[in-house]
Amino acid sequence: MSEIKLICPPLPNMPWQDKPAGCTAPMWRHTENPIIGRNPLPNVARIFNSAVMPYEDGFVGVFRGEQRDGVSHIYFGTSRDALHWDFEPDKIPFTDESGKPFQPIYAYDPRLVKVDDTYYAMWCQDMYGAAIGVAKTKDFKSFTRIENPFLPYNRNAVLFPRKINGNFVMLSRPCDNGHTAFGDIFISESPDMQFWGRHRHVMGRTSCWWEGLKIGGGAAPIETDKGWLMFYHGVVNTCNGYVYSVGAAILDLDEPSKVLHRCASYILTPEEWYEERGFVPNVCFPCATLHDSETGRIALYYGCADSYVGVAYTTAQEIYDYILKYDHASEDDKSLGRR
Ligand code: BMA
Repeated sequence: MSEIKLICPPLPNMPWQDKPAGCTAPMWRHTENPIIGRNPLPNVARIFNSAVMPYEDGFVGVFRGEQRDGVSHIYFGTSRDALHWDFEPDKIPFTDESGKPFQPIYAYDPRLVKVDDTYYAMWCQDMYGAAIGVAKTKDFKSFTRIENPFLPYNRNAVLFPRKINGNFVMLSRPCDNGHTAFGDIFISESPDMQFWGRHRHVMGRTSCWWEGLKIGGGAAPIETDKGWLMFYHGVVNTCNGYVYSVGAAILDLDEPSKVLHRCASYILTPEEWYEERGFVPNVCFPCATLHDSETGRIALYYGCADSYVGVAYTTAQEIYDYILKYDHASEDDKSLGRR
């Protein structure tokens, strides 16, 4: 197998555990999972589906906090080691571009991505139905909400960590206003994070059972010399409800609507008690990675059973070899995705 290199800054202080002896899977769980337990804040029952990033000499994150009234909002957290987190007690107080308070009615499944010198958070919120909200910050002290990028209904927006051919690029998953029994990943471009176009289809559900119902973007794609490494979620409908697993694919560096490789097998699926048991059982929902160019180490942050946050590890080489071993990218996946 050919060698793969991550194109990103070094991150020697990221969390890491070596692959346990005898593990045959391409990804292995942090032994102290879940890293965030129930009732982490006075008014928050559960934190899950959340995104983290390196910042200064530690880490920051935007967290889906489901309040005790059942409404989700985005909370800000900091950590020295990316495993033990301190949260602000109140949801992030967003302002609009004129400085006035501008709070979504609800907000969930945040991702956090740095492009140039600005950090962008994106999430799902109400805009006359499920839609994508976006805010930007440079200091994590003030968060400015900017225009919603897409019409409803849409979820699972994930920005790429750099402009491609001069434009911002965002994945999303058009959907309905409920528990959406369908869904493919699409991609859109913008010169300014305000006006979006050049929409393309990236990839859809497949005949593989674990992603046969719908798929959606997960963590921000990681740049490698072989293409963008994308972790996403795939869903199967069973007689006892939806099961969410993690999948992986490699997208073309310059035309990321083209899928170069796509793994027919999931790389993480609910197996542990904190993934199988919770508010919504059987959910592994990836939202972020930390990764280190020097070692190729990757730590995936994922929501567990809509109740907890878990971490799982792999390396760029391990996951790339696994994707190639079970590659089943179709001609449709490999196409530009424009009809
Ligand atoms: C999806 C999203 C996720 C959630 C999942 C399982 O539709 O709403 O936030 O983790 O369902 O409940």
